[in-house]
Amino acid sequence: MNFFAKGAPDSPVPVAAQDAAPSFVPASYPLGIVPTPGGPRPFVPASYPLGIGPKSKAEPELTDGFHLVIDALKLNGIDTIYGVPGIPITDLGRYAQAEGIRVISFRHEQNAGNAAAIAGFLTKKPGICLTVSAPGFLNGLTALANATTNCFPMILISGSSEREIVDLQQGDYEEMDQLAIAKPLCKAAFRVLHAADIGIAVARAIRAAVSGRPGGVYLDLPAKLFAQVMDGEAGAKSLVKVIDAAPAQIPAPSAIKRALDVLKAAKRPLIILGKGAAYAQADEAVRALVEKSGIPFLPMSMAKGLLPDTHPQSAGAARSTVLKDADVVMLIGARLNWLLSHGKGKTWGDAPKKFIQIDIEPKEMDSNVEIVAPVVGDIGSCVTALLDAMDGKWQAPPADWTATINAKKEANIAKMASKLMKNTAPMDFHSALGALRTVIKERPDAILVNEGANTLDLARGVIDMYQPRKRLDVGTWGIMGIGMGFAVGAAVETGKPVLAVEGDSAFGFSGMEVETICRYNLPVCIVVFNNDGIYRGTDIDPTGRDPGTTVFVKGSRYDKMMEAFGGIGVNATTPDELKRAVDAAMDSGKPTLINAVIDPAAGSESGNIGSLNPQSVVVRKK
Ligand SMILES: Cc1ncc(C[n+]2csc(CCOP(=O)(O)OP(=O)(O)O)c2C)c(N)n1
Ligand SMILES: [Mg+2]
Repeated sequence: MNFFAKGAPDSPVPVAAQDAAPSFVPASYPLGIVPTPGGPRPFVPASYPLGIGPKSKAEPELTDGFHLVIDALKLNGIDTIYGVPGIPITDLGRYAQAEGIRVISFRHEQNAGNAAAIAGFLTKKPGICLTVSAPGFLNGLTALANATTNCFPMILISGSSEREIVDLQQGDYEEMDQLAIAKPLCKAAFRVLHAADIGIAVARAIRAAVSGRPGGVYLDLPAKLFAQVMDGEAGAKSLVKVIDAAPAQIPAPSAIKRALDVLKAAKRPLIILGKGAAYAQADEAVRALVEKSGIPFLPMSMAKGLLPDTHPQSAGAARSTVLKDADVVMLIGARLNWLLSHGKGKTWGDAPKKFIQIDIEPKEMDSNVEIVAPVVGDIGSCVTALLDAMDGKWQAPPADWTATINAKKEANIAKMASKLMKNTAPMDFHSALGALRTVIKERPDAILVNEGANTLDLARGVIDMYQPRKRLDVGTWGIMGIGMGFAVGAAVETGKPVLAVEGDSAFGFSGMEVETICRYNLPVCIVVFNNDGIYRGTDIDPTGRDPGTTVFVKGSRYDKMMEAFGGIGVNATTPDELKRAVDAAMDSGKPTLINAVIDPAAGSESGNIGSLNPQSVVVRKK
């Protein structure tokens, strides 16, 4: 079958109507584009359906928009696309697959987008998400915006409808001015109208996504672009291989000196590692800086494992103490946003604080509080420069500071230990997480995906991480729905086993992708913390008419969903059962979903962030 043939199964437009379509090629043809009146023409013999195979010397080599997009991505080392097929990008996916790119098809674009975003975080190459026009584009847009907020490099490539009709608002198939809508939600947005511009557009998109502070980029490709034909040689010449896509940004020596002067004078110093530090893949330099300085460190959620949580300098188990009492705080790739209470207020105590901040984005400085020593540059260059400028023998922080932290840590760890040991049914969060904590201890190279409220906040505290970039979660927005997209992206990009620890509500946002996980036979083990609802399973409708707003069907069996697609489903009611089932899944690598039965009364409202809920002062007591 020739996919260029008119009336392909995907197309709702009758062949005759396609033939009658107006010519779209402008009067002057830039760079070797040849007009193709009446739409796409097959340019390869019917016996070579995917445009590959020997070409006759006599025929001029031609290429088109489809193949230029693929060639431009391949030239820049892009080997995987995450997406959902449909008009006008179905054939793009097929051809990309035929040309050796791995194309992972999802059930919903948001999940494909999340997979692309996490691929970007894990590899420092932009993850690619491919969507259809309007509704598909919008479905992918949440992931693009979330990637931008979290500084993950990704490119959302979306097909779009005909410009002439969209701009005159004449009601085209899936009409939408996608470029305008994407622009405020990402780092950069581009549209390509000529096949000869595809090379430069892909290059711009890649550079925009990964350089400076990484983020999401939108690339709008109108349907007609794909079938535009141009001379093969001119097409090849139009491609651009991006050189040094994310150039090092070296900090000023004066900024390094200023930062070290502040750090040296500290009595109670603290280092906070953010996911920017994890992204940088400067693991050895970060570790060397922390260890040479002797300063206690606190990892943000996705920076856990950059140094092991069991490291003697980890202050993770004494978080509230160190935030309150530190006098100098050095932020490495961490922002002073809501997750750090904006660097002020009760969390940070009354003692005056000085902040040193290392970040690639100059605008980050002084965003919430004064930064006395801004160090602007990429994390690797900044951390290396700090290390180089530290004296041969750096004075360790005062012993009374580290002793206070250690005492607090030990007390908190001991308090938690007994909660983790219980082996009762139904489980509570701690007893179930105790089992999973052991799994990750025994398999430190597994990737942990985590979302939910209690399921998230408690897992973050309980499950120690040992290696960088192994904990992937809801990030800056606390967004539900990243679970299955992140799990698929992580499994595809790393080949490592993935353990997805999911609240039952959180799982529901992307749960249909269990079919995708089975289809691609990915080593993903999902544990659904089933407490019958959002936060708890105990809410009621005061009128008695409907279920409470936060509860789900009681006693649901999420494990059956996995069985429906040939994966393994397990219902686990005790920590021992849970541990055995996860171990079996990790050993076999088979797609598995474990329904972990959790006491519906165990959770608290909004997990650890209940205080962010506004309170009504006029609520009527009946
Ligand atoms: C996209 C999105 N929609 C809604 C929310 C609000 N929200 C926060 S946590 C949560 C679900 C919590 O329930 P569950 O995942 O079951 O976790 P549990 O606390 O029960 O363990 C919801 C809906 C959100 N964060 N993101
Ligand atoms: Mg729940």
